Amino acid sequence: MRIAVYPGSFDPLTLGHLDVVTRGAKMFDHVVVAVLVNLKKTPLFTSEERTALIRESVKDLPNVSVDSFSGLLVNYLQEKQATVIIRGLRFISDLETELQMASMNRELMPESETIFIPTNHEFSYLSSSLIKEIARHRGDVSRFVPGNVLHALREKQEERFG
Ligand code: COD
Repeated sequence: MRIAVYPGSFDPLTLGHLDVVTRGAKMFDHVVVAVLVNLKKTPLFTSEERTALIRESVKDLPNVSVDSFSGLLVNYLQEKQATVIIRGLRFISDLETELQMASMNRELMPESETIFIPTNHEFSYLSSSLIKEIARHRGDVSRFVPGNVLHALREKQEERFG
């Protein structure tokens, strides 16, 4: 069974991420979307919230599951008996850091392989940080995120700024 892991911060999930996982799910027997629990950064959504939002968004993809991880990605791959890492690529600037990470992960786990899925051009300019910034200023992000994420962003907005 070919298991691939799609790791990320997903703070929050955008339609760009969703497109990558949907296309990845057609290439592998099983895809695990793995949410990083980053203790150093303070995300807008907790890892539990991000995991729940993604789970709801991928519920129609039968070979996709959602989990969270902390520590090294390669250790998580080994735990899941996966060797493939899925990453999305948007701009040439993504490539620099992505190649560095792919090389380091292969150094740490030689049997691992990173597969890059190029962004769908209609989502190429989407990033979680831009979405958060627009939402913070009460801009319309409904075209960029799944419905449940939109709802959750509005709730956070109310919680934080009233
Ligand atoms: N279209 C296509 N792809 C997209 C889009 C879009 N619009 N937006 C984002 N993506 C892609 C990104 O390029 C990325 O591949 C993926 O979706 C997830 O993006 P993010 O921003 O949510 O996640 P990142 O980049 O913050 O994730 C970083 C990791 C969690 C993978 C990394 O920090 C990690 O592996 N941490 C664990 C510790 C570790 O092992 N470190 C050593 C790594 S060498």
